[in-house]
Amino acid sequence: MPSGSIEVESKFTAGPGTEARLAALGAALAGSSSFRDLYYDTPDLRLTRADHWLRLRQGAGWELKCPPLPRGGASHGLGAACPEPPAEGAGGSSHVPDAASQEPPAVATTYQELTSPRAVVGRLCGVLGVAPAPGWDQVPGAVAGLGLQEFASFVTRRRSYRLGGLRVDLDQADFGYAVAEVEALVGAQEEVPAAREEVLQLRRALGPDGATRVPGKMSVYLRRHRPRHYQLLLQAGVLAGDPQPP
Ligand code: V4E
Repeated sequence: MPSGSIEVESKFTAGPGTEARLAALGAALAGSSSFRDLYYDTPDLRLTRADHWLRLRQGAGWELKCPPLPRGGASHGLGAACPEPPAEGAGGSSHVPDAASQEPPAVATTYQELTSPRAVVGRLCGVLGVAPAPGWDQVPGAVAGLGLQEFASFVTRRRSYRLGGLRVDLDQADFGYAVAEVEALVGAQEEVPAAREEVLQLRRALGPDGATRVPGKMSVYLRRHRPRHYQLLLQAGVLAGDPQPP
């Protein structure tokens, strides 16, 4: 898949009975891990304002989570057009309910995850409207050349389960926030609606908050540690005013 996988995911709040429920549904524990994520942006936050999330994940390397390009859009052409800012409540997210669905908006999100250096750098250049320079064939060169700076750093302890084609991650972040998610990976935009239904079905079976949007780790991290950044993303419509944990 040249342009990376498309992730359809839905976050929920796990409780003391979640793992037993997973086991009862036939899910298998796929592993436990612990990793640090470092997130990067320009000093004026142009990447996250455009809903682009560049991170260096310990054990995995550089990853860019961003809204899938519209059909026919360049997947990683250098100098690709800057996407429009996302709709209210997060752009890559399925925050605008599709006509056929009775699901409440904002419960499942859809993002592309790019990992190949060429795709990551191409998309960064497209969003920032700059041409790539020599030495930017690897992500660290582009990060330095584009003047990107770290804005978030935290460790996640994760337990992952597999059930059919779905993954369930139970995350505990080191800043004191726990969140779980059901995730499907698909290879093409056409597969998103069916994956979304599967994800939401399992989420309803697991979460006590089946129709509630649960904030991700970053939303809580920014609100607590980078309040001005958080406010800016609320104003930009990239993060919704999620119900926040205390
Ligand atoms: C896409 C995104 C961000 C990047 C972090 O994504 P997230 O899925 O929260 O982190 P994680 O560690 O679970 O990644 P994984 O291991 O699954 O790849 S930060 C904010 N967003 C946008 C966003 C949004 N607007 N709303 C929700 C509910 N989630 C993410």
